[in-house]
Amino acid sequence: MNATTGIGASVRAVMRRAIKAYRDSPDTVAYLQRHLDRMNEPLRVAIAGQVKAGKSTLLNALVGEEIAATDAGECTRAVTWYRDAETPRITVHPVDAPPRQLPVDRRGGALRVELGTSRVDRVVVDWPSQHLRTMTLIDTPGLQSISAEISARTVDFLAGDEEPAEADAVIYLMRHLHSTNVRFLESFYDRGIARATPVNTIAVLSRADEIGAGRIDALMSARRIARRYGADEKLRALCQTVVPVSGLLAQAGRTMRQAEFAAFLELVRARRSDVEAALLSADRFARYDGLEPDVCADLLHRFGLSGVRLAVTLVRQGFDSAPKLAGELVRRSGLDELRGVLTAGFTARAELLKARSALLALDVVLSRAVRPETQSLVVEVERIVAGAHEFAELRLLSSLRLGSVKLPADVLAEAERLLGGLGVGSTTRLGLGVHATTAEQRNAALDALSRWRRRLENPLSSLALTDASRVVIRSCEGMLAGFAD
Ligand SMILES: Nc1nc2c(ncn2[C@@H]2O[C@H](COP(=O)(O)OP(=O)(O)O)[C@@H](O)[C@H]2O)c(=O)[nH]1
Ligand SMILES: [Mg+2]
Repeated sequence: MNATTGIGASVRAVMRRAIKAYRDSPDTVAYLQRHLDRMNEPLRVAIAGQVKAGKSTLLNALVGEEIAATDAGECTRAVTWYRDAETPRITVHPVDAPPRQLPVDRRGGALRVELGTSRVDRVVVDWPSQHLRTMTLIDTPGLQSISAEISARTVDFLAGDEEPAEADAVIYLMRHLHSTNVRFLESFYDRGIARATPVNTIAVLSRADEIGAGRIDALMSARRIARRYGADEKLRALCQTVVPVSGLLAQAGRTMRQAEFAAFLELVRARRSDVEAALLSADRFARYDGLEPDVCADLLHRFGLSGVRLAVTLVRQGFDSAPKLAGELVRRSGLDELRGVLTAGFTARAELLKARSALLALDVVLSRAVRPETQSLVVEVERIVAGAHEFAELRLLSSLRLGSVKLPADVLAEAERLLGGLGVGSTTRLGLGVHATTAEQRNAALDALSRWRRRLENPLSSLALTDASRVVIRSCEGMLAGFAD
């Protein structure tokens, strides 16, 4: 059973009803149709956070190609969409002129987008990539950008008061737990439907390699800090979880060139004391004379000083080929953990998150213009939202993941699994192999159901456990109903 078919179907139906009810207004029909169509497209995930948080670098790491300009100042002033397509194409949407195409210009592996001087609303990059197939990634210029206008555009895009968010989910990058971060997240959540639930935001503690002055164990410190952030009351209420990632290491690992590996090999073969002295600071390394100056500059740009240190150490430890070194850098970057969280938190629930976006759009229409059917549509939306067990599952899952609901470890693990935290398919929820028969699944679901009913009815159960039990029981009942169909 796919637990999200239900909500997707009912939201599509209510959207179609609304399109009929508002047929006298072509603009409203187009608006609703656009949001209905979105439900058949990949999930839209925006990458947000302050300027230089490492957003574009992380986008490249996720795609495994240098398609987003990094560190590019004004070049990155527009919101840029990256979506899977048959052929590469770049389309610029100026604020006050029709869209125009730009040549696809790739130099030294990196994609160039020259925007010129016109004011740009958005850029859409069509890019054939399997990594964009389940998610369209949206790079935002950043909050507190150099100019107030750019920052305002990012805020508009993510949480404008006029329109519901264009993105279905957000990866929010932050380098420090800073009051601005929390204010931003709060403004993002101040919405009518599913208010203040961390259903669609994952926070990333970015540039994790820089923590603790770029020591080799920086990523371990980053994990500790991320756990502490994850326990912060405000953040916990705003995002599913906090994952530490070094986007730079991940990007460099996923796009590593043979020449870069050759340079590391030279560093390993050179006199160790010279290399260690050079690696004390970026300035010193830029002046290191065992390599060509532009090679040093390139390594610093692509790996950062701590990345160069780490790579040299790893080559010494036996990661003695470009693929081995690249693999280890990616492994240490935290990218795989982030992908895991994105899959469980976003992709597996794409239908639910898209349904939520559509309801937000419908909510705007219903609250602005009244037609004879408006009241009954409002009631229908309320029914869907209140009755959406999927929303309750998400809320409980995030509370469990973040430790705000305390349960014994084995009970917690079972609850997460049954709620779909590891994947929403019934075999995954039940902890069975993919080939389990319906009868086996039914038995496992009945077992789970009676276990959780006992927990609900046990007078010694904590309040947290009985509340959680109610939601888990509904998940079990949902699966059983699915088998009956
Ligand atoms: N050390 C380190 N530097 C990073 C990391 N991610 C980005 N940077 C650097 O930070 C600067 C800004 O990165 P960019 O991705 O353009 O940030 P954006 O403004 O948020 O898009 C660039 O010089 C990047 O090389 C990281 O994980 N570690
Ligand atoms: Mg950027």
